[in-house]
Amino acid sequence: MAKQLFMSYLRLVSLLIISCIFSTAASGDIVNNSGGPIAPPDNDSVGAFSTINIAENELISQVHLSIFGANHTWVGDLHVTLTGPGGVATVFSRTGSASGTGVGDSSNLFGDYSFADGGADWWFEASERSDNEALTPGTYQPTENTGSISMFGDVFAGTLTAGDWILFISDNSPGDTGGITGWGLTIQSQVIPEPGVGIFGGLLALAVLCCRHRRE
Ligand SMILES: [Ca+2]
Ligand SMILES: [Ca+2]
Repeated sequence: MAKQLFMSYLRLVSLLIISCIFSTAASGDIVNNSGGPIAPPDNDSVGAFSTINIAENELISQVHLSIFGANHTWVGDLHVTLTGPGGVATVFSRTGSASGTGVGDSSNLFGDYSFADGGADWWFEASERSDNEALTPGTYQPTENTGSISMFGDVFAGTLTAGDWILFISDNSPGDTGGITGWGLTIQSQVIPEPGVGIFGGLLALAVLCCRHRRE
């Protein structure tokens, strides 16, 4: 009898776990490309920003940032951050200036650029371009102002999507200017487990076990 009861409890725990797993169904990516233009004032750390509000509330696994229509004649002037409900991450900053405050790399931005963990080396790409060349459009690893990697995953993974996402750009040296025409986010996420579903699954499992126990 004790063994039967133990086995019943074991089955119940297993079914509870399974019901919780199935209530954490993966959803599609959240895609929002409605970010507006950003034209930071020249040589002013106050900068400029644009906001995207995400209504869906899901659990983040990865964030992919897209910048559209970038046009600037000195990438080393720029400091760019992405702030989400879960924190703030550097996108790129004073590219090519190891001190974080020097003139940095003189190459240009022209076109669309994406930033995500696992992307190409941004500083290396800048170092390969001359003063009059633009960095090649593509997907790049977010990078700190020292040239070290900035991981979007360290800031956003495991946090929630809902709320304001802010892209900030400042231009920190005089002379060269420019900005972007728009931006967007593609967020890989999962539906938050609903406790009600887990409890319902657990009650259903309990009812099944009671029926079986009566028959045995
Ligand atoms: Ca240039
Ligand atoms: Ca400038």
